[in-house]
Amino acid sequence: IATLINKNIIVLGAGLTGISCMRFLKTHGLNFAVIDSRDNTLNPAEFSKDYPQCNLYQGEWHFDLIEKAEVILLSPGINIEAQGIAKHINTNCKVMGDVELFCQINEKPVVAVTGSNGKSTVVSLLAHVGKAIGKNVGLGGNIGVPVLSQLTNNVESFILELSSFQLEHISSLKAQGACVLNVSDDHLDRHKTLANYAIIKTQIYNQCQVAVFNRQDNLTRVNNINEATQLVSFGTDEPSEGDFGLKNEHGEFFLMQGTKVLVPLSQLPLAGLHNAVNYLAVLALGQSLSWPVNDMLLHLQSFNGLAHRCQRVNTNDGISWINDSKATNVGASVAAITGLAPTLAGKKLILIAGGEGKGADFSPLKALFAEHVSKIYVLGKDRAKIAQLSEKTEIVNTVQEAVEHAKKIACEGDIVLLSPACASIDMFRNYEERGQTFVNAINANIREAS
Ligand code: UMA
Ligand code: ADP
Repeated sequence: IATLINKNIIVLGAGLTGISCMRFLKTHGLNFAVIDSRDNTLNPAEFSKDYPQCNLYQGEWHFDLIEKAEVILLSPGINIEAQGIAKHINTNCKVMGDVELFCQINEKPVVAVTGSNGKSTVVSLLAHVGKAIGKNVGLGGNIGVPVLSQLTNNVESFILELSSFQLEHISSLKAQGACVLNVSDDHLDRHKTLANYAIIKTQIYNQCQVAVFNRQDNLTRVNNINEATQLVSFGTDEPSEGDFGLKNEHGEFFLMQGTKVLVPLSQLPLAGLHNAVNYLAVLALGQSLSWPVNDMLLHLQSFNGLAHRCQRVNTNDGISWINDSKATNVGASVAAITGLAPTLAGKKLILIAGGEGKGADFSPLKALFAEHVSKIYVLGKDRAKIAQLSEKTEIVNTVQEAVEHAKKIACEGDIVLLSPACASIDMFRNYEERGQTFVNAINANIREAS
């Protein structure tokens, strides 16, 4: 923390990240100012009670104060270019995120995971497996637990989920195992091009010991690797020695490491080939921490997945209602449709999609709509963009309306999938609220029908 002592420090953003920075600074006896452009993010009275020596500014960015800062601790959600902040930052000022600060201080081994999709599933499963084999692991980052709040925990290693926003301002990460799961359109409103977004994500490999990449997704590949770094890949094809992959024997898939059969996919609870890939990434990352693969295999079964990710809603109407509200980009919805298609066996797949598209290109959905989907109800800000992909689309105003329509045309055995391919913020507080709205609408409809 030498870089922070006797410096004019500004914490930019007063959300989860900002609060963890404030607590960290207080613990180290350092004073600071907090700026948040929204009104009432923090309660001023409580702030002055908790941080009597510090100042809180809300409602605008206060560029005059930003100009005087020597260190800015920046929250990931703040786009300093788009908000007009960047030009007010002094060239001598150090701008860093909470993760960079964490990396400068932390001495424990770190496994770091990024990717457009599957991050939370992979880090949660890895933490689950680690705990099950008796390791004391700390889980944090984009998954919702700021990394600085984990520092005090007496753990032996950290598992971090990192977003492209967090990786933008990192130079001190030296992961034991680092992984980019996949790269597809997301956050292009901020990162502009897919190439630029991929470059930011692959920074995760800088100075790592073991780089775990997806050999079927070139954008996850490791550039500028140093010689000490070991490369391990995963994919849905058969792996080379030391790598992870799948073998398909008469339609049954097996997880493989090199030529060694690990476990049949049918014995594992998370469905779809995208989850097979997640299992493989977990094994490769656990191995980077020297966790024995055979031990990890024993505990893949007991992880039942996270809510709002291709999660089945319990009903008794014979229809498979699936809540994939966490599909906040096109890649996730492509994975859901592709993963469910083989299970249709002549039944219908009805999709509910739409929301804030974040500048993404929806065209990868077009062929899937044509081939696998019977009907698509579209809603939200970018509904017109999705509607033009297929004649099977119908515009609705709410999730409730979509569920009512779907219920009318769905028969026993059909699947109704909420997989929006968009962020939720145009209509909901977050993806959880959107998913819960879907579940509530299903329950209300089934009650009415019975
Ligand atoms: N703020 C402004 N003006 C703005 C934008 C933000 O004043 O234009 C303020 C907000 O009022 C807020 C504060 O900045 O009080 C911080 O906002 P933030 O968006 O950085 O949010 P945090 O609460 O600090 O949460 C962040 C991550 N959020 C984002 O990256 C957008 C959380 O990831 C993460 O869990 C948390 O840090 C802990 O590390 C969420 C997310 O949506 C889940 N991530 C994106 C994703 O997964 O796609 C990247
Ligand atoms: P993230 O934390 O990266 O957003 P999640 O594990 O929360 O990832 O899953 C987000 C969405 O991506 C869900 O809709 C889920 O079904 C889908 N998904 C999960 N793993 C993958 C994968 N490996 N490839 C593509 N989509 C995936």
